[in-house]
Amino acid sequence: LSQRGLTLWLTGLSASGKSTIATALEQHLLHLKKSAYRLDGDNIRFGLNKDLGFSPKDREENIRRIAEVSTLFASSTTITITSFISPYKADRQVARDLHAAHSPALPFIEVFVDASIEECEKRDPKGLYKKAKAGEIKEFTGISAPYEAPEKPEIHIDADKTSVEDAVRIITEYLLEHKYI
Ligand code: GGZ
Repeated sequence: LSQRGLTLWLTGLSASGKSTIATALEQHLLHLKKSAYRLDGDNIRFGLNKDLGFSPKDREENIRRIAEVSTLFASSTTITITSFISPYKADRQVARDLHAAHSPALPFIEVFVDASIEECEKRDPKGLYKKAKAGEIKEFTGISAPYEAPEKPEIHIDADKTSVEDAVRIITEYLLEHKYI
């Protein structure tokens, strides 16, 4: 297999569209006969990381483990797509550094799925924002816990105005331009 592995690290608020974009992107890459694999809450937070909650320390450990796993997948020449809020800059930097420290270095492409808090609250598909505002969920990102937006993500998606199809196209074009696929 000549394909190089890499990690597409999606970051953004709950309900920003990370998982939807990640799923559509994975499908698109598989159609292009690329090896692609998605890591998200459904296959990580209920298994490997089921001991972790949402305190800053637990989120740090969540992201650290996901970064270790994504490095393993990427080193197996798979296009690895992670979709976690990953709200802390320092934790995303840990993930980036881990990819850089791999021999050979593995590309780490930070994708900021930038949806406004207003739009996320309006969507609120699971009613979590409502619960957070009512104080029923503590330390909820964007309401009672911070989200530190990336300053220089490799890819910035204006998620309030960009369709899922366009987001997939933007990311795929980035991969083509940089000769990753
Ligand atoms: C943020 C929470 C919280 C709190 C539960 N804060 O929209 P969802 O439901 O499906 O995605 C959110 C998911 C966030 O998990 P991550 O592993 O991505 O978070 S982090 O990267 O910060 O570790 C949300 C649900 O879990 N959820 N409680 N307090 N999101």
